[in-house]
Amino acid sequence: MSAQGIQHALQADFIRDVRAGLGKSGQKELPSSYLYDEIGAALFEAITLLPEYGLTRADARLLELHAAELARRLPVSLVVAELGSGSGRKTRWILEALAGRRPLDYYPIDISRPALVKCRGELGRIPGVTLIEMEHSYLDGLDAVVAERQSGQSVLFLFLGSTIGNFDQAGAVDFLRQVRARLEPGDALLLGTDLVKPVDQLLAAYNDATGVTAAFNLNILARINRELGGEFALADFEHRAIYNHGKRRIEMHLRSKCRQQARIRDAGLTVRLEEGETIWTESSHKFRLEDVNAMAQGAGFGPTIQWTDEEWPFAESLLMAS
Ligand code: AVI
Repeated sequence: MSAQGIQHALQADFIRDVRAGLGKSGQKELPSSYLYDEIGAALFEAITLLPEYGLTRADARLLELHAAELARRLPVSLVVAELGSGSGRKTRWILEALAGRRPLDYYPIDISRPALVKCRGELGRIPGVTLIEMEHSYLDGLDAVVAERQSGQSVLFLFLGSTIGNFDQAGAVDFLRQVRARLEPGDALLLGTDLVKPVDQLLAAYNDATGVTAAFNLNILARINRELGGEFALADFEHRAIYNHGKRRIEMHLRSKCRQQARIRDAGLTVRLEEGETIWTESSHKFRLEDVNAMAQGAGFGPTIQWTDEEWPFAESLLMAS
């Protein structure tokens, strides 16, 4: 498909999802993937620097600390593919350790061209690493990577940063199952998961004092205004992040401060909201180690090796395809 064709299809998906999520009665919602246009991605980068948000630093710490062991546990003839193009630093530890054994190809997979360009800027000059961008959805990208593997080569997939926590529970296992279906014995998936921790710590991380997470959340409405001719008055909404104890997840919402309605021209939709009604924009699940193991088993992976961070409970799990 041409670049223009891809843009057109993405716009059609956005309209469909906005209609489905905001046009329904009951809890209104938007898929969290729409938080990440170029502005949203930049705001997320800022979140990762916040003192309250220790997740990304824990992920990076673990990868720096255990990259050499990871390399020892994996076949030498290897290609690496990353779901989401990663924010440079943490992936660098892995690539340097692996390429220290034998040169390798690294495929960042992302639907966003700007994210891939940024990734090339950050990881494009590591000795022994050839970076090949994959402008695809995750599963299409995985298909393309395994189609190019040479005989005798193993594949390491990276799914870092606890992005798996943004899936619903059934969706996470289903997604891992689909990844597993593309792997052969000797291949592996390195999965980052944020672990359960004191609720105060979590609430602070998603309600930061600087208001960056609030801006990140509100940007989803600003994006609808920019891209679909929406008329949301952002000042009439406020960011809410709550912890759902039963589901062990942070939920991000946009709460309407008043009774209001907003037209979205390109979706042919008028959204009506009562005062206090919310639009649910993201879930961020927090895991116990046994949850990660159960997900891995449910998806058909073999033995799992885990490393955890004590300062900010987080786990890196190497799921082997056996
Ligand atoms: C990308 N993802 C793992 C982040 C998270 O913590 O769930 C997104 C995020 N949302 C608010 N702050 C960060």
